[in-house]
Amino acid sequence: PNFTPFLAALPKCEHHLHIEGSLSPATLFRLAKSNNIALPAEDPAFQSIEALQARYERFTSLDDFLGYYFIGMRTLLTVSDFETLGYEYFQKAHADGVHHAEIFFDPQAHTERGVAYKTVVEGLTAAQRRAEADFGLTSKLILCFLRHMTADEAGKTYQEASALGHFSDGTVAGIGLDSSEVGNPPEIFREVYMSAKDAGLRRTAHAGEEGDSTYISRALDLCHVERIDHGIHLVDDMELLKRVAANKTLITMCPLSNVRLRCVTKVAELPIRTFLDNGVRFSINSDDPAYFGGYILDNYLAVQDAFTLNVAEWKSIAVAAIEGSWCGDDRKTVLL
Ligand code: ES4
Ligand code: ZN
Repeated sequence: PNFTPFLAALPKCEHHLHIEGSLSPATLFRLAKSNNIALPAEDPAFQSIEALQARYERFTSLDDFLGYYFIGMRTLLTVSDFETLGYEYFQKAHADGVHHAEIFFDPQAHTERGVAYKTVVEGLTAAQRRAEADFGLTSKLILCFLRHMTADEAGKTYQEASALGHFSDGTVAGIGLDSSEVGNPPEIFREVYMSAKDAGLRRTAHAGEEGDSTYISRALDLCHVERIDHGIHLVDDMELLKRVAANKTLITMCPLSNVRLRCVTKVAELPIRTFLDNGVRFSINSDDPAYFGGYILDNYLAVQDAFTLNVAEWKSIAVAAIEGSWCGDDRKTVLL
């Protein structure tokens, strides 16, 4: 049977989306021009939209991708740029059947190049308000720390958001940890995670994408995260996997990302069958859709193509995604 209409109509929640990773090559070039930002002339990938798109199909690793990701976002300068970025994502998410989205942003990648934290959040929150008014799409912001930077720098960013009241007023719902995983284990950021826990913030971290399963256990045990982003390597420690299942910890999977960054050679290699068989809760997400060749529905379709799940299995995935969301119980009831 053709599952496309069913998967398109299935009410979705997105939990793993870097908003800067939704910057399309077309918008990137347009903003570079209007903001007078020079792109690397020595890299032939930046000669045209098509060349850049083609380069995105040949990433060799997470770090290879991150190089382009951090260059791309240099074109974002103003409140309006961030509002456009956010709203363009929400439009695509709405078209794909997303009812609730919890989106990552990387403030340090902006403050480091002179764009104020406040500018970023002002633009993104304006986009959030418009998406809710126009589509009924609810959303949350998750502030990510860059793990290639120091714990001290993470602490400064945390303090800046806290001083603006963004944690107490709900502008930022939680924290995350992204960028180069191997060699930058979660416990480096233990202190900021403990502050976040004390402040009643939600907590997640990228773990087990390129790093081994101990990155997952260390994120859980030392940083007290409530979710694991990617978590592919969870299957290498079945005892840990059973604990994650028992605790209903949500794994936010990103199939097309994992293939593009060569964590796996094909979607069928992902441990989705093992997760289903062992009751591990997971959601399916798009990560950096402008870089990895598809938005959330493309990821759902790729999973169906690889695993031929049945309707009951898809409904259980959709329910786990709602229950694992960080919206209020009132919103969950509507989503269910
Ligand atoms: C990311 Cl796929 C991935 N992994 C880690 N950090 C990231 N930042 C943006 N995308
Ligand atoms: Zn990610």
